[in-house]
Amino acid sequence: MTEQQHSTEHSWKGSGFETRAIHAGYEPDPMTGAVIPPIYATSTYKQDGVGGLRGGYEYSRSANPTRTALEGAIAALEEGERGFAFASGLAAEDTVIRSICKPGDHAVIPDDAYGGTFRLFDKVEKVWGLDHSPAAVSDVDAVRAAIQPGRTKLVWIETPTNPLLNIGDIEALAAVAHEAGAMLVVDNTFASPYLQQPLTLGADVALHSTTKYCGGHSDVVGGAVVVRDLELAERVTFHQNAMGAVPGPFDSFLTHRGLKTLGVRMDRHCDNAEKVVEFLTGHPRVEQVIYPGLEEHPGHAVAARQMKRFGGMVSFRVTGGEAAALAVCEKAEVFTLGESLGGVESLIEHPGRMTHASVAGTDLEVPADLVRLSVGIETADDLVADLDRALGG
Ligand code: P1T
Repeated sequence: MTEQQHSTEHSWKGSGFETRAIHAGYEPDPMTGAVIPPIYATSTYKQDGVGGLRGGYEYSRSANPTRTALEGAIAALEEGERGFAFASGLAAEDTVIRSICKPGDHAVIPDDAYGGTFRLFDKVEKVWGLDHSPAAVSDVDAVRAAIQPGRTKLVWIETPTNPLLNIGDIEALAAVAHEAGAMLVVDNTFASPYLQQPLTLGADVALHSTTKYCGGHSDVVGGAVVVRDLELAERVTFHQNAMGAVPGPFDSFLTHRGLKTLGVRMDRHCDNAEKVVEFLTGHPRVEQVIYPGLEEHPGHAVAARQMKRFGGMVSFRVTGGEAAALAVCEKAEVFTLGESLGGVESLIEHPGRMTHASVAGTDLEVPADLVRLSVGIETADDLVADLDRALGG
């Protein structure tokens, strides 16, 4: 199937974010007028004669109309040319890494990243033949120094990073990657496309665990990739089909439904995070509050330039070490103790023992007294009261 066959009639380019979130990727169904994309629970499609595909659909690993709608919507939100949906964030990562690199190549990866991303590079891609070096995404010179001229084909960053909320300068890092003939992939999961559009700043790929803010309701696992270059789009199209890590129609539907309210949810996540940060700052049991919106955050100026607001993720270090950090996680009640982030409900976790257990003993190890909050969209006063109680206030 071709790109044309799956494109929608109306171009929403130039429309506002919320308009694109609600309309891009799908036109009301010509037969029924259905305003919302149906869940096309079908694996195959009747052909009108051999090769006579209707709308380009042949087999649902290659394409499915419910997924096409989601892919169009996420591409429009990231201001890219083509979007691709996957069964998980890690499936998106694996597919994009192998679309860009081949065995013998080298990648620069963050020295602070989601533990599963590091594990993928370190335990899977490395065995396949892709070598990697970690570097601090907040230090452009360190990233440049980690590049191996001629071998490095991929610079991978998160910004803000998970869980330390470090900030990478996307524009500067894109220039550094391109000078070396490498591509820049930005894992945009923490910011979401509402707060930051890496492709408009020079990145080659914007990637999401859509499990998080894009889906937004903690009811579906998924991933997405958006690119602006059509040659790269062809490579990703090939690998998406060849590797087959695609979401089913119901997961695509849920993720697409989540995207429609991304803007309003993100504003409330940010409002609530700011209130939580204000409460935690100066609290006698809190050693350090980490939030890019704070002026003392070393990445504040870059974040202010490239992000609309500073997001819903807040990390803090607790006075009293690991035991105290674990106690706060276990005492919280409105903040649910659990992995993941970006849902409407607030979550609390201990990265060292939970999401980042896979980086223990490596360069990416996180402090034992660190607590990570995914600030949800509940009533802010209840969130603050819960943390007050959990901290023993
Ligand atoms: O879980 P999955 O949808 O496969 O996405 C992986 C992933 C990729 N990138 C970032 C920045 C992530 O945070 C994640 C998943 N993170 C968690 C589950 C977590 O609690 O941090």
